[in-house]
Amino acid sequence: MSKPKIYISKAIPEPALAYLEQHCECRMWNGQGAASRQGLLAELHDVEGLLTTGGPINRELLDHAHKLRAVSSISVGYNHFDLEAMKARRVIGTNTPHVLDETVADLVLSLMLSAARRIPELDSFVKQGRWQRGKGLTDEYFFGMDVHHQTLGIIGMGRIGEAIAKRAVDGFGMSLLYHNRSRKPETEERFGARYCGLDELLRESDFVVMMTPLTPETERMIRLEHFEMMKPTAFFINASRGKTVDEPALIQALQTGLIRGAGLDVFDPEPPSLDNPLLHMPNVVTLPHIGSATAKTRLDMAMLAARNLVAALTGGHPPNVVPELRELLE
Ligand code: 8YV
Repeated sequence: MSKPKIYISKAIPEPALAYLEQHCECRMWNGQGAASRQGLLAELHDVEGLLTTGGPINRELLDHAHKLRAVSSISVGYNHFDLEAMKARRVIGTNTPHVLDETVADLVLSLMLSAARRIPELDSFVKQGRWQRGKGLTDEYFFGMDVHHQTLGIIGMGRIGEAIAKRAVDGFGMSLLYHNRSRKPETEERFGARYCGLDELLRESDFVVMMTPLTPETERMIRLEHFEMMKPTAFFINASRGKTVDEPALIQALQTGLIRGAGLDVFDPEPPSLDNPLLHMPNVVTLPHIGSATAKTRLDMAMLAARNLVAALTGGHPPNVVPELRELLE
């Protein structure tokens, strides 16, 4: 039997490529970064599978890919899938849950600590030679905010949210509030977490962590009126998707002191333009969407995505078909 043809739209770790080459006839993007949209569309006319990390899987793309049967994304988020269009064309979509939970949770704690203790700002301070013998103990210039024993509010209590909760409660003695589509009795029991409405979470939390997937319901879920509810001493952390927040409102909230600071791994759009005020505020820690970026986790994600794609194309049972498209397997 001939192997299914696939296109790989971004460089992937060698073991994942080797696995794919065993089972598929692979063509791949061989430049830096990702293939351009036009370049990608031109490659799709004869492929049955696509391995990707982002970029819309929409009607335009499907129109260029009449043989396409499966799209495997190397990401847990799949907001780039046009689920209706994929359903209509019977194209299976898979993602890579679980394998990145702990790594993303590590990053969220880093953002909380970095923003609260002003790590990047004071790192530059030392490196610029501005540290001089001074008042020491009482020098308020160096003061930050405590993270331990503060109240953490998590918006979106999925697997990553739980990995954050574990660190915050067990390691830092934090109190936990959460807001989610559904209640999680086990999480409440395990972490002493309290389920509450969005407004209450925003009013009471010292750290608000955005961890919800981007869906039509969560797009720009946090707006100016929400920042107005937060404590002026609170920090806003986003490691999900930039579009879950009205970014101009976040900028205004920071500029007018509605909140004390932010830690951001995601932006809208990405990368942010250099004149985005968020890039120029000392109380905002910015990162280039690196939530899952460790060698081990990126390898695990790529391997899982490869297995998903091979299973989908060879009559197996792909472990991670996204819930909205599972009916296509029936
Ligand atoms: C990136 C992520 O997608 O998994 C997700 O949803 O946001 C990240 O892990 C990853 O950088 C793309 O490979």
